[in-house]
Amino acid sequence: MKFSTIKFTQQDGYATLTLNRPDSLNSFNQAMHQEVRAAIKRTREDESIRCLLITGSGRGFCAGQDLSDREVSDPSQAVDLGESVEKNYNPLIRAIMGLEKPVICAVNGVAAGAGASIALACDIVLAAKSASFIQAFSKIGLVPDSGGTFNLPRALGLPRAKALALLGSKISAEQAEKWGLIWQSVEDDKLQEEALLLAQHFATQPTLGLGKIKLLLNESFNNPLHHQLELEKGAMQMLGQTEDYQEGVSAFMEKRKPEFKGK
Ligand code: T3D
Repeated sequence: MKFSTIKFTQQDGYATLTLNRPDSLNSFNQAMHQEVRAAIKRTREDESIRCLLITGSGRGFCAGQDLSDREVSDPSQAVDLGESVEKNYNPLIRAIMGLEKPVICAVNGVAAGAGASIALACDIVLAAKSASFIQAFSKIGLVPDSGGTFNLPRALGLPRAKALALLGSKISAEQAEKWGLIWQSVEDDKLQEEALLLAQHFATQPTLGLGKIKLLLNESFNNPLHHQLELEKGAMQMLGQTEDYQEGVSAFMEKRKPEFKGK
């Protein structure tokens, strides 16, 4: 598939997906939804890709839904937003959170609406110090979608999640880091470098194990302890039979650096 709204590259064991509609702060139109879905599918299916890095081009990360695609002057032409969420945003969040490979998000500028939710669905979020996060939904009469009502309170607790979602206030990358919403805020000119270092690191790690770590942690808030213990047992049973586990233990015993294959 040839991409026109994103850039997708793969090298050295990781893939980079760059949202690329900078004139509208990389907001999502229908073509971008299809292309992002296709890129994540490729990431999932290609064993040589062991980590996905998502970022944006230009001064923004992503401003959520492209509002110029929404007909509001004639209600008879209005898009069914429930259908849009079901067909586009929900599958996207499931694809990111369910991908059994680490997903890094390098938030290069403002992340608003579904753009903020998409960033927060990733596993490790780095943001440039000049970047910001806005729960823009309340300003146009909507609710945080794309997992916003799920991930926000889990990261921040209810009081901060409610205030941000109800007020639609902007928070800086540094504030987001202080509150535990993201992993780190970094100097603007270091963002891509730091994100690449992480991607290169994950590209050499035991991918199957990392994939299970993220799934188990993502699920942990929904399950009672006994269920989570069962999931851990199942993952350990599976991972104990992998080449990477054998390699990790052998390398430890032989006092050498492990060479993981992601198998
Ligand atoms: O509809 C469904 O399918 C349901 C699902 C919805 C999910 C959602 O994401 S709902 C939330 C949609 N997003 C927003 O409400 C955010 C709208 N954007 C903004 O509030 C502001 O642009 C920002 C706070 C993000 C950034 O502000 P600022 O001052 O830095 O930039 P700007 O001047 O507002 O935007 C720059 C350009 O990008 C501008 O175009 P222009 O005037 O230069 O030609 C602006 O119109 C365009 N732009 C920004 N966001 C969007 C957009 N164009 C279309 N859709 C956008 N979301």
